[in-house]
Amino acid sequence: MYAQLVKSEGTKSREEMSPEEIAFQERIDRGEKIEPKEWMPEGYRKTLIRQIGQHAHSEIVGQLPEGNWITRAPTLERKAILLAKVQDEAGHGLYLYSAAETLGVSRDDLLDKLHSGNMKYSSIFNYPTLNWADIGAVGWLVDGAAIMNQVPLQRTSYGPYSRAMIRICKEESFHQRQGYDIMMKMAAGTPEQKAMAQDAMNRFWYPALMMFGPSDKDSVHSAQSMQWKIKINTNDELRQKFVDQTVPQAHYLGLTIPDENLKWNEETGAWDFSEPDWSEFFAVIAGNGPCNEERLGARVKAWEDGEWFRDGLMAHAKKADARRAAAKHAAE
Ligand code: BYC
Repeated sequence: MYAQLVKSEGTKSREEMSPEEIAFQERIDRGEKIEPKEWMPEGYRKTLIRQIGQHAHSEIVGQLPEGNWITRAPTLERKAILLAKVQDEAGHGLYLYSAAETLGVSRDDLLDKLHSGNMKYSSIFNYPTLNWADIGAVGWLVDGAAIMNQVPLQRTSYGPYSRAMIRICKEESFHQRQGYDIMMKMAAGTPEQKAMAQDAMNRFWYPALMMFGPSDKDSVHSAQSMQWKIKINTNDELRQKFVDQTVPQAHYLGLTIPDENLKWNEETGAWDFSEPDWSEFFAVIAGNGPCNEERLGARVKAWEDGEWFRDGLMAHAKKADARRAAAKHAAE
C-alpha cells in the first residue's frame, strides 16, 4: 500500500519476529492500546521516546516565538488570548513529558538531550516572528499543520500518548481559530495590513509544509512507525490534506498561496503543489536555521535560571519527607 515508503532500519517481516514480537504485532493489528507496564519491543519504546520527546520539546520551544509577542499584542483581548494560548503550549509539553516518562526515561534526561542538541524539536520554531501578522500566520498555518498531524495521533497505539493527544487536539483547534481570526482582521484591514498578512503567509507557507517531515521516499522511520501504529499516516498524506484544507481558507481571506504551481487536479480531487526546498529543511533540522541558536539558548538559559527553584523544591520535599518519617516513628 505504501510502496513509496523506504523500509525503516530494523523493520521485521513476520518470519523474522520472535513469538513475543508476533503477539505484540497482533495486539497492534487488533487495535489494542499498549500500556506502560506491558511488554513491548525495545525499538517500539525507543521510537516512542524519540517522537513523544521531540513533540514535548516542540511545545515548549514553540512558546518562544509567540511569547515574544504577548507584551506587544495590539489590544487587551488579543493579549489575553495569546497569553492563554502560550500557557496551553506549556501544558501540552507537560502532558507529553509525562507520557514519555511512562516509558522509563526521566524528564531531566530528555531536557539534557534537548539542551545538548541531541534531540530535535520541530523545524518550524527556528523561523522568526517579525510582526503581529506572523502571530496570525503561526496560529492559522502552524497550529493548523500541528492539528492535521495530531488528530490521527489520538488513535496512536500507545495509550498514554493517545490520551494526551485527545486533550491537546481540543486546545489546538482553538489555537488555529485564534490565528485565523487575526488573519481575517488583517486581511480585511487597510492595504498595509493586508500586505502584512500576505507577507506573513509568504514566509510561513513552506516552513509549515515542512512540519510534516521529509517526503515519504526520505522518511526513515515511517514504515516501522506505521507498522506499529505509532504513526497512522505518511508524511506526504498529511501534507496533502493540509494543503487541501488550507487553500480554500487562503482564498476566503483573499490571500495568494506563494506557489505558481498550485493547481486543482480534477483527477485526484486534490491540489497539486510545489514541494518545499528540502535542502533548507535538512539544514534547519541540523541546527542551521535562522533562529536555532537563539531558541536553544533561551531554553538553556531558562533551565539554568530555574536551578535555584528546583533545588528549593527538592530541599523542601526532603524536609517534608524527614518530618513525616519522624512523626511516623514517634507514633509507633
Ligand atoms: N522538524 O523519518 P521521519 C507543535 C526528523 S507542532 C524537526 O519522517 P518521523 C506546536 C525526524 O525526527 C510540532 N525534525 O521521522 C504547534 C527524523 O530525525 P531523527 C510537533 C523533523 O518521526 C504550535 C528525520 O527528520 N509535532 O508542537 O517518522 C505551537 C526523518 O523524518 C521534522 C510533533 O512532533 C520536523 N518538522 O516523522 C506550539 C508530532 N520532521 O529523529 C507547538 C509528532 C521530521 O531520526 N511527531 N524530522 O533524528 C510526528 O508525527 C513525527 O515525528 C514527524 C516526523 C511527522 C514530525
